[in-house]
Amino acid sequence: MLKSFEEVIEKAVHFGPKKISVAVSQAEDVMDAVEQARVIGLVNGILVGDEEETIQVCKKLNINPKNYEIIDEGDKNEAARIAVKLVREKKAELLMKGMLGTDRILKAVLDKEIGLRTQRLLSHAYVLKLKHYDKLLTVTDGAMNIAPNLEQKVQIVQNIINFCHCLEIEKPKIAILAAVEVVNPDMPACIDAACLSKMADRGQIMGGIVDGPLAFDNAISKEAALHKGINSPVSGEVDAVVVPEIETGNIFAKGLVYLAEAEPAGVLLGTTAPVIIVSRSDCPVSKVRSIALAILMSVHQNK
Ligand code: COD
Repeated sequence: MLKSFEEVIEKAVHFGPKKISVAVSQAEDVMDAVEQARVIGLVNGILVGDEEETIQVCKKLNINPKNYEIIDEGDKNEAARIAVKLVREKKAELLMKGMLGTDRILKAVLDKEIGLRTQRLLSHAYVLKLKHYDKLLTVTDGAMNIAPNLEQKVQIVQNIINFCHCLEIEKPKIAILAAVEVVNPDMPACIDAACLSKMADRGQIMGGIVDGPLAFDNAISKEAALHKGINSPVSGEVDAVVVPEIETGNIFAKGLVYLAEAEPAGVLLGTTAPVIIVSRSDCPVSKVRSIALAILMSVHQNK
């Protein structure tokens, strides 16, 4: 099991460099991250964006633009589409969101003609390293599916189990979060959590141990769970938490980053090739971590 981003990066370097396509490259944090990843042997890059501005950014950061292929496109939506298409046509192996909104890159990824859709639902994973938790904790879905129904949650859970396998977690422990740990019929998140848990017991979701509903305290702390008389196979050892809808996941993950100094990374799941999606305000190193995760996903996908 890979328990830290250092281990993830170390492993990913072993499989690099991979060709990355960057959608809207003209931003310092984006180029800083891509260059850091290039220097340690993770990637070679195709930069899609405003060429003049990208070169200016490179100069400011002492990056030699000649180390990259640049495709000049000033329009952000068009740049996103070109970057996605490069991956679709296998001219690049990974896609990275640059200086544009998440919804805009997602729309390009979802495009039926040029996108990276599979038969599966696409979902997002926020991977976090917390100071007081001895392994990586993933939060899903705090960035793509706005208000998933039960059927969509089944796929979100399966996607996150598959993702955890890329981190060499044989039987990932997944907590389905709600506000309480009993099935309160008035709380739809509890009903969905109970269904997901039972579906995993019956083999409708495979490859992990799934339990819920669990309030976050009982998910993250065995002691808290036992205190409430809950004997859950995932308590205190969760690899991933599944949240009821986008706001919970987004606020929760960003809360941990800003208030608990969690180190974040972000990737999309269920696509034909890995897609790196991190918040524009995340530091360059979080993008390097995400690139490393994407490389492990790519290796796992192509096994
Ligand atoms: N997986 C697979 N296919 C999907 C998914 C998905 N998660 N979502 C939509 N589709 C397909 C639909 O079946 C349809 O064929 C097509 O894509 C368009 O569907 P719409 O019209 O529902 O989708 P859009 O384009 O209006 O919206 C899709 C987004 C992902 C852009 C939208 O859900 C969204 O804005 N999500 C939140 C993104 C965001 O702002 N995140 C911020 C966090 S940092």
